[in-house]
Amino acid sequence: MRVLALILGLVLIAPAARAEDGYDLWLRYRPVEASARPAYAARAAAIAPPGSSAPDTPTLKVARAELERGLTGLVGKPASAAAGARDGVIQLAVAPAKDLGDEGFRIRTLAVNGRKTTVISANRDIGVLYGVFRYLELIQTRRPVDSLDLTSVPKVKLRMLNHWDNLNRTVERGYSGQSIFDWWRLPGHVDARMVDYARANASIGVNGTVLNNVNAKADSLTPAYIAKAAALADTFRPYGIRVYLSARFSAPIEIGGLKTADPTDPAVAAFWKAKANEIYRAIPDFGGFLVKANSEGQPGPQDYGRTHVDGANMLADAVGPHGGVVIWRAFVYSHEQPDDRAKQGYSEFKPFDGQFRDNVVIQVKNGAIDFQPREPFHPLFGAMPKSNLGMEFQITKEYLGFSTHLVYLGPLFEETLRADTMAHGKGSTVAKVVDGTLDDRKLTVMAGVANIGSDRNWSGSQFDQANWYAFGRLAWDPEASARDIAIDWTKMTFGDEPRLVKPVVDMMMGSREAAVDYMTPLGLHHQMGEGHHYGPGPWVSGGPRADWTSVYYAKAGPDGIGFDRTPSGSNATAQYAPAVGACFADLKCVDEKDLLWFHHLPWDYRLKSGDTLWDGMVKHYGRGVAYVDGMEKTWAGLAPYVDARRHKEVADYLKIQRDEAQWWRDASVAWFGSFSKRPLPPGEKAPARSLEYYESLKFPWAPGNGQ
Ligand code: BDP
Repeated sequence: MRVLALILGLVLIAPAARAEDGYDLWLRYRPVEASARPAYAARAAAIAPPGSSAPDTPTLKVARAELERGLTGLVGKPASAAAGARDGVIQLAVAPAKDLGDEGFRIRTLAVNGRKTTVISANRDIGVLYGVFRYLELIQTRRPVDSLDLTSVPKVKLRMLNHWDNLNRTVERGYSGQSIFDWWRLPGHVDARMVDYARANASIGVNGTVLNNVNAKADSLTPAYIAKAAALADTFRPYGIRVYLSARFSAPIEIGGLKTADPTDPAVAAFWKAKANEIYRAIPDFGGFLVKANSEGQPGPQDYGRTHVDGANMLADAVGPHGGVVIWRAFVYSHEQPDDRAKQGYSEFKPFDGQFRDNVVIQVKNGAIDFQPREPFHPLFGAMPKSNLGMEFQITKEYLGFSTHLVYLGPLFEETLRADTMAHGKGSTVAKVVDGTLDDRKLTVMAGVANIGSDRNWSGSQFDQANWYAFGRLAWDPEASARDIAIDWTKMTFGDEPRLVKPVVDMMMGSREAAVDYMTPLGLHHQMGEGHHYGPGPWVSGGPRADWTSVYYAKAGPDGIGFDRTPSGSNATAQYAPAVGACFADLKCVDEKDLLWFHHLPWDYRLKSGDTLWDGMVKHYGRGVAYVDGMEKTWAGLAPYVDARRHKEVADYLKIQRDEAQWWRDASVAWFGSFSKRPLPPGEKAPARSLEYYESLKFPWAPGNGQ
C-alpha cells in the first residue's frame, strides 16, 4: 500500500505528468531538480516586503507576483522575509544607478543586515520587472544564482511587435488562429490572456506593440476603437508595454469629413493634431503611429504630389508634443516604376536623409525584397546616418512554411544583424545601425511582425514560440548569439535533459538553412505560390504586376538563371558601400548563398564544389529535404524526454514539413529542369509528379491571405 502511494505520489509530481499544451511558453516554472536549486532553496526563499526603496507601483506588484509564481513553481513557495534572520532573501529595489538607463537592471548577491540577499535593482520599476524575469530565467536554465553580479541594459530603445491583425480578428499572414485582440468585446471585457501576453513580452523585454495591421482601416482611429485600444493599454502598462496604432494615411477623408489627406493642407494637419490629442487623452503613454504609405496600394503623401518627408513630419508634429513617435515604413515599391524592385526602397528614401523629424523612425525590412528565406541585408542600413533607422523582421513565417515548418529564425536574424555595411569601414554592422551606436542615434527600433494568435500554443507551433522569444532577446541585444538563445529557450520550454537539449538546439540551428535549401537555394528568391504564398510557385507569371511574379525574380531561361544586379544588370550592388557592392558584383568574392540574387549565370557555371550550377541547385534542394528527414528521426528519438502532447504535435508537423519540402524540391526541379534541359545528377530522383500536376495545385483557403 505504502509503495503504491509512493508511486502514485511520484507520478503526480513528475513534471511530464502535467498536461502541457504550450500555453505556458518559456515561463513554465516547472520544479528544478534539487542539484540545480539555489542553495537558499533548501529552505524556501523569501521575498522582502516592499520598503521605502520600492514603493508599491503596479509594475512592482506584478514583479513581486511573478517572482512568487516563478519561485513557487521552480523551488517551492517563498516564505515571509520578516520571519527572523535568514539567508535567501530577495529584495526588489528602485535606486538610482548611472549605468542602468530607464530599463536596465542589476542583480547582485549582497549581505544586507547580515543576511545573504539577492538584490534586483533598477532606476525604474520596469527594470526591476525585467530583472525578476532574468532571475527566474537563470534558475530555469540551471545557472548558479547563489553569487550573482549581473548587469543588463537593453541596447535598442523600442522593441516592438507589429501585429498585422484586422478588426474582424483575421490576421494577415497569421498562421496561429485568430487575432488575440478581441476588438468586438473590448473595452467591456479584457480577456485574461492579455495579461499572459504582456507577461510573455515583458519576459523578453518587448516594450511596444502595434495592435492593428499596417494595411490599416481608418476605423481603428474612431472614438469607439480608441477606447478599446485604451483598455488594452491599461492592461499592458504594468508590464512596460506601450500600444501603438497603424494609421491609415487617408483617415482625414474617411473619418474626418475632409476632401483630402494632403499633408501640406492645414485642415489635414489639424485633423491629425486633434486625433493625437484625443488618443493621448485616452492613452497618456500612447507610443505613436506606424505607417505604410504609398506601398502596395495604400494611400500616402505621394497621392498628392508630396513626399514621405511631408507625410511623416506632419504626423510627427501631431504626436511629438505628447512624446510620441512616427514609424514610417520603407517597404515601398511601385509597379509603375520599371526599375528592379530591390532598388526602390533605397532610391525613394536615401535622398531624404536628414530631413525627417527627430521623432520619426524609418522602419526597414531586413532585406530589400520581402522577408524571403534569405536576403542580403537591405542597402538602406548604413546609408542614412542622419535619420533614425529601425529594423523590421518578420516573426510569422509567411515565406518559411507557415507555422507547420520547423524553422528557427535566430540564425536569419543573426545573419542580418552581423552583416557588415562597411558604412564607416569594417565593423559597421547592421546591429550597430539598429542599436544606434554607428551614427550615435538615440531613437532606435527593432520590430518583429508577430506570429501570435488565438491558438492555445500562441504561435501555431511549439517551435515557432522560439522565434518570438529569439526576436525579443535580439531586440534587447542585437549582438546576442542565436545558438545561446536557442539553448535557453529549449531548456525553459522542454527542460534541461542534456540528451534533449543538444539535439534540439542542433536541429533548430540548421533548420533555416534547410528551408533555404528546399525552397530557394543559392540566392533564389520569391518563388512561392501566388497570393497566399503557400508552397512552390516558380512558374507564377502574368497578373497585374511583374514584380509579384516568380519568373521576374528567377529569370530562368535556356541560357541560365538568376537576377543580374551587378553594373551590367540593374546595378543594385551600387546601393551598397563600395567595398560591399563590389564584392557582391564579383563572382570571385560573392558568397554562394547570395549567388543568384546578384548574378545571372549559365547552367554550366562551376560552383566552388566543382558541380555545375544545375547539379548544385538540385543537390541543395535534396539536402534541404534530407535535413527535414533527419529532424523527423531526431525528434522521434526524443519521445522519452518530451510530454506526449507536445511531442505528437511537433512530430505531426515535421511530417507535414517533410512532405512539403519534397514538394518544393520536386516542383522546383521539374520547373527549372524544363529550362536547363540537363539530366539530374547521379543518385537524384526524378520529381514524383509531372510539372503540370504541380502547376495545377490551388489553395483558395490557405490561411493568412486576404482580410
Ligand atoms: C508582404 C505581405 C503583405 C504585407 C506586406 C507589408 O505579403 O501581406 O502587407 O508584406 O509588409 O510580405 O506591408
